[in-house]
Formats: sequence, structure tokens, C-alpha cells
Amino acid sequence: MYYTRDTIAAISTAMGGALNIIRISGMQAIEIVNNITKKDITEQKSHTTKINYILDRSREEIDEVMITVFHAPKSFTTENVVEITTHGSPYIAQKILTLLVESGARIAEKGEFTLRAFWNGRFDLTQAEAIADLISAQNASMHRIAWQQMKGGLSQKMKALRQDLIHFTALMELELDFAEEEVEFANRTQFIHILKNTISFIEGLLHSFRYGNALKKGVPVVIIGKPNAGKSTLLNALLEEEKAIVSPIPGTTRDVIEDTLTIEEITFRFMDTAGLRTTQDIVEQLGVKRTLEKIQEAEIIIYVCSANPRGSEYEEDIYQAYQNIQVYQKDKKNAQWIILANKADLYPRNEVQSFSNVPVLFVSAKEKQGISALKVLLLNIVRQFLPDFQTDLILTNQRHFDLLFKTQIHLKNALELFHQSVSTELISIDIKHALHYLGQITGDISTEDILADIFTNFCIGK
Ligand SMILES: Nc1nc2c(ncn2[C@@H]2O[C@H](COP(=O)(O)OP(=O)(O)O)[C@@H](O)[C@H]2O)c(=O)[nH]1
Ligand SMILES: [Mg+2]
Repeated sequence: MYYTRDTIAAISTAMGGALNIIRISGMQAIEIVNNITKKDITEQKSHTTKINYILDRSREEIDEVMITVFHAPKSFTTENVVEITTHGSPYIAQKILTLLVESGARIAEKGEFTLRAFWNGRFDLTQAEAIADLISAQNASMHRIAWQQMKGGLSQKMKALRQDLIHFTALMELELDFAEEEVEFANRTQFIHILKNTISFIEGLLHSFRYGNALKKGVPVVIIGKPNAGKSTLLNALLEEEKAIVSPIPGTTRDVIEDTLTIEEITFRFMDTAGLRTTQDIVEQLGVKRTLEKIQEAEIIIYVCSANPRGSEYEEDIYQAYQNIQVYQKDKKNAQWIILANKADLYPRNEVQSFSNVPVLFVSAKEKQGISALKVLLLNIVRQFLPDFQTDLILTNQRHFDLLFKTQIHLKNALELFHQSVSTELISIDIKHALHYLGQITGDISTEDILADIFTNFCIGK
């Protein structure tokens, strides 16, 4: 993905709407479009929109359009940009694109407009990535995080961190230059202080990824319990559709069935699992194994139990559920458990209890009683563990996470070396590595591979 100075064109809207927008960017943008318009646009003022007509090669009118002109450098890409708004016919849009190509434009690659904007310094890489996140945001919280990142929230922090470390290496190099004279320009305690601060800041960011990732993909909620407790019925009640097969035959659900649901600003990813029991059936055994794996992924685990069929008493089952949970909790920390006492239509109960930190909620999945109370509970749990979006930075991007993770390893190494009073020369190697990875986050350091990886995830015309 080299930056070239040719003029690119693409249909920027999704087909099927009332209007289409064709975007053209590059040195020749205005001249190329001018070749196919009835009225001259070379004199059209920047940032104005005018009615015009598109003509085909035999000077026949194709469509009445609106043409907006942006003169470099005040445009999205910082190049000359023209936008043609047409009537929403896919035929017209394609036809105009063809005419533009015949006049000298090239069809843009995925994300090429944004790539050009990045190359020309309109924003850094995290902001370009935020544009993609903003487009794909499915809920209010993801939208807020993407918006913050697009405004430069993350970039500013990354730049500040980099500045600190650059300053730091500069002082160390100075020290090296004067090594013979045994001058110590940089105060070691000050170095250690800066390093420690940086490390703990990055620690916080790395930690936030757990939530950021959960928010992006949907907070993972796993529904477990004995066969026939009503797990699949619950999934269907939550999603308000018949997603999972419900039957009175124990062991019906074998694979994990999952779907997302957005409740207010949070998206949840519900997973219905095979009931937990020892079984001779090989397929069911595999199902149970997958259930246990899913528990490891979960942020919230709903343990469904129902009153035992012998009587109206829930106590026994709930207590058993709680005991099981304690066993699981040993190797699965940090997840919130909920006991759902199902089939409350048969044995009416509606109070909420709790075992220390595990709330117990009575519902009827079949009759859809208590489902909204469950949704409220889920929302409250997530809101509690989430950092404050307004003020805190939240990592949502795997690439950023991986790079910060690598940065952190080198910074911790450097700190360790400082403590061992190792020579400045050796320590500076780690700091340089850390700087390298930090620089990749914002794109101050980038390679073709990194850029291709990011921008090919965009759509054409963006
Ligand atoms: N009365 C009553 N029956 C239910 C309720 N929830 C599920 N069932 C029934 O219990 C049986 C097992 O349900 P299912 O969702 O397949 O259980 P799973 O094995 O845990 O997925 C089915 O016959 C459901 O109709 C409920 O709230 N009340
Ligand atoms: Mg089931």
C-alpha cells in the first residue's frame, strides 16, 4: 500500500438507498470530474455544493447531481476532493464510476481515502482505526469509546508516553557521550520514577482491554445448569426468538448456541450450553467439555436450576447450585455468578435472595416472568465492573493491546536493569524497543504490512 499521487474514485455509499455519493480524491480530481459534467466546475468555490449534470461520452445527460468541491488541503484526504451525489440508482453510480475511470481516475482500494488522510497527517493510526470502529459500533458504549479515540484521546496519551521516553533516552545518550568523564546527567531516581509511572499507566490500559474487548464483541454471558433446567428456554426468552431447541428430553442442547442482544447501551453475548451431567453419550460429553471451556471465557455466568420435581422446594437445588459454583470459582475468578431459580410458574416465588456474592433470582423462562428483572441485574453488574467511559481510556483494539503488552515487557526489563545498576547502554536497548512498539500504535512507525492489515478492513469508498 504505497502512497501514490494518482486520483482515486469510489462509490462511498451502500447501494440501495435514495442517494449515492461518489467520492474522488487526488491532484486531478476537479479536472477529471469536469470532463464529465455539463457545467464547468473548475471555477466552483471550495466547500460549496452546486447542481450539475453528468454527461456520458456522447454528451448525453445521465443524471442530475449535486457536486461538492473541496480544494486541497482543506479536505478529508488533504487532496482535492469532489463528491458527486446522485439519485440512488446502482446503474447510475456504476456508470459515473466508469466514466471517471475513462477520464483518468483509478478505482480506490479499501480504506484508501482514510489511508491518504493518514499519510497526509490528518490524524494518526489510532484515529483512523477509530473511524472503522465508529462505523461498526453497535451500541452506545462502543460508540462513545470510538468517538473518544477518534478525537485523539488515545493518541495524545501515547504521544505523551513516547515523549517521556524519548526525553529519557536523550538523557541517557548524553550520559554515554560523556562516559569517560563519569558524568551522570540523568538522575537515576528520576529515571526510575518516570519508568514506574509509565509502567503503571500501561498496566491500567492493558487491564481495561478486558472490558473494552467485552464491550466490542458483547459481554460474554454463559448459561449453565443441569439438563432440563430450562437454559434453552431462557436463551429464547432473552433473545425473544426461538433460537435454541427446547424439549423435555434431557441432553437436547449439545453444542454452544450463542447470539447477541443489546440492552440499553451494552451488548451481551449469551451462550446456551449443554447441561452439566456425566453421560455415556460421546457427543453430549463433548458438549459438556465445551460448556466448561465457555465458563472460562465468561464475564457473567448464569446458573439455571429449577425446583426439584418432587416438591415445591427450591432450597435443595439452589443450595446445590451454590456449592457447585464454589467449586468452579476456584479456577475461574473475576466472573460474576447468578443463580436463576427457574420454573417459578409451577411453584410461585418472586423474591430475590443472595448467597454472599451470588444473587438468586426467581423466574419463569417459559412464561417470561422475571426476565426484565434479570436484564436489569445484568446491566447493573456490567455497569459496576466497567471503568468510567467519560474519563478513562479503554483499549478495545487487539493490535493496541499486543503492542502495549510488548512495550510493557521492555519497560519492566529496563526497570529491573536500573535496579541492578546495569550500564546505561544496555538499559537504553530496552527503552528503544519500547519506543518502537509505542510508535507503531500511533503509526509514527509503520510498515506496509501494518497499514495493509488495518486499511483492508475498511470498506471501499472510506
Ligand atoms: N413450567 C415451566 N417449564 C419450563 C420452564 N422453562 C423450561 N421449561 C420446560 O423444561 C423443559 C426443558 O427446557 P429446556 O429449555 O430445553 O432445558 P435445558 O435442557 O436446560 O436447555 C422443557 O419442556 C421446557 O418447556 C419454565 O419456566 N416453566
Ligand atoms: Mg438446552
